[in-house]
Amino acid sequence: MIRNKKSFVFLILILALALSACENSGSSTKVDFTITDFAFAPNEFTVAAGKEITLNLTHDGTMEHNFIVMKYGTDAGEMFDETDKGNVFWEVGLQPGDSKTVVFTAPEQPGTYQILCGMPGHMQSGMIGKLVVTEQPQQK
Ligand SMILES: [Cu+2]
Repeated sequence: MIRNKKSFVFLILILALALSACENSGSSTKVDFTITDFAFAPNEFTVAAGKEITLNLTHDGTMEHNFIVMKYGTDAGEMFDETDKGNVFWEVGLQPGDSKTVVFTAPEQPGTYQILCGMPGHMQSGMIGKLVVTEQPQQK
């Protein structure tokens, strides 16, 4: 009796896992990015809140760069420095020739987020942009 109950619960768990796995693999938003000295292309992109984002990053420059998303309501001001590091929501670094695909989860709070490269002087040279987070579409 107890054994049956256990295997039933186990079965339900497996089913739930299988279902959520399907959902995730089908709903990741893909964004292609090219990073050069000194620009992000595109420098503005829109995703839905809380969505899994697959970033295909192509490094097409000669210098080390990084891709930083600032926390909601913050920006780096005139330049990105030590005091801004606590306001980083997400970041990934890229060496020249180091193109990669990375996954991150979009912020839950809809709004506009600053993106930038945190290497000294790069933001001022044009490596700055916007991530626009929209509300999740209503579930039917
Ligand atoms: Cu840079």
